Amino acid sequence: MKLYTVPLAPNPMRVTLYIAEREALGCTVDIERVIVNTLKGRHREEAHLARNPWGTLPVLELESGAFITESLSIIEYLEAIVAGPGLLPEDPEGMAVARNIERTVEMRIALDLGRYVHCQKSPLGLPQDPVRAAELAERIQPGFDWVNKLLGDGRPFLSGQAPGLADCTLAAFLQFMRFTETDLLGSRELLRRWDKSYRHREAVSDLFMV
Ligand SMILES: N[C@@H](CCC(=O)N[C@@H](CS)C(=O)NCC(=O)O)C(=O)O
Repeated sequence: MKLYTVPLAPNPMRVTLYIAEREALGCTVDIERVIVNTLKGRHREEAHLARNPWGTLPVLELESGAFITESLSIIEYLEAIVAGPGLLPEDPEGMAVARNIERTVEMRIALDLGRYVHCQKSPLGLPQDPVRAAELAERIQPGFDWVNKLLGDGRPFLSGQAPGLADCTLAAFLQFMRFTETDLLGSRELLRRWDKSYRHREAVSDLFMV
């Protein structure tokens, strides 16, 4: 398997975090990584468009020659095929709840946070748009409130007692937010504590800028 990726971009990062979490659990994730340099526009070149017509990263190339072009689908594929302990609970209810938390984080926070970063200070050099950035920042606030409340029962990770898919998604996008040198977390202490403790864990700390 080959993973086409780029360091620090949020969707590739959530897959990178997922792999690091599985490895920390003792699993062997046998993947060759190939960097596609988005700063040089390599993701818009024919070679990458042949893998993914949307030109985005990450992309997982399977031994069969198939390409998986959505980060969550890549994670779910690895969850299914890599032997050993996974990040999703095995019981149907636990699995549904964990997936629900991850989907909520993506739909209510990550999508707009990614757009916010590009309006505020795009690593890809997209034009700044302070008005839209302010609108997006506002739209994300209920999502952050929701996560802060979720952590109110003392759980160390977003879906419970162990790292899960939602932690990978949120941590990857909060790192992306830090490119802008702005902080949208406000006075949500539980969210701040989770953010700090998640990224300072040995399993993943080397993958973060700070
Ligand atoms: N829904 C896709 C989104 C992928 C995506 O937007 N990737 C970004 C990097 S985080 C990208 O490749 N952006 C370059 C572009 O759109 O030109 C996923 O979850 O993998």
